Amino acid sequence: MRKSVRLAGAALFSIAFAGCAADTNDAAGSSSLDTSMEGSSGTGSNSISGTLQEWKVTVSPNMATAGEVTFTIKNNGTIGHEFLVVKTDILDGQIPLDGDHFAEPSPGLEVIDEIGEFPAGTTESLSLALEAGNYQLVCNLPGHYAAGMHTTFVVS
Ligand SMILES: [Cu+2]
Repeated sequence: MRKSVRLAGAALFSIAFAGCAADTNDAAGSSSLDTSMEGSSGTGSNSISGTLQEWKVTVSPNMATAGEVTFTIKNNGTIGHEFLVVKTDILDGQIPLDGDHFAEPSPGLEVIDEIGEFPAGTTESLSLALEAGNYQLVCNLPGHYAAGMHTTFVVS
C-alpha cells in the first residue's frame, strides 16, 4: 500500500514538474531548478527552501500564500529521507502513529503530495497547489516522524 502511494506521488510530481517547465520558454530548457522561477511571475514569494536530516525538517520561510508553492528540499542527512506535505490541524509532532509511522491516509490529515525517499546529499523539488490551512512537512519513513522529522507550515 505504501508502495502504491509512493508511485502515485512520483507520478504527480512528474506531472507538476512538467507543467512547471512548460511555463518557461523553450530556450530555458537547459536551466536548472534554481533559475526556473526567474522566468515566471507570481511564484517567487512561494518558493520554499528546506533541508532534511537526522532528525529534523527545516524550511524557510515556513509559510506561503494559497496557490502554487514550490518546495526545494535538500537531504542534508546521511541516509535516505522522504518529504511529505500533509494538510492537518493536528499539532506538530502529534499525528497518531500506527507502529513506527502514521498510516496514509489517516483520520484528520490529508497527504497532499510527497517527494519519495531520496538519497543523502541530493536535492529534489515539488510544486503543488496548496489551499489555505495548517500543514506539517514530515518524513514518514519508519521511526523518522517519532524521532523528530516534522515541522509546521501555514498557508494563508
Ligand atoms: Cu526521514
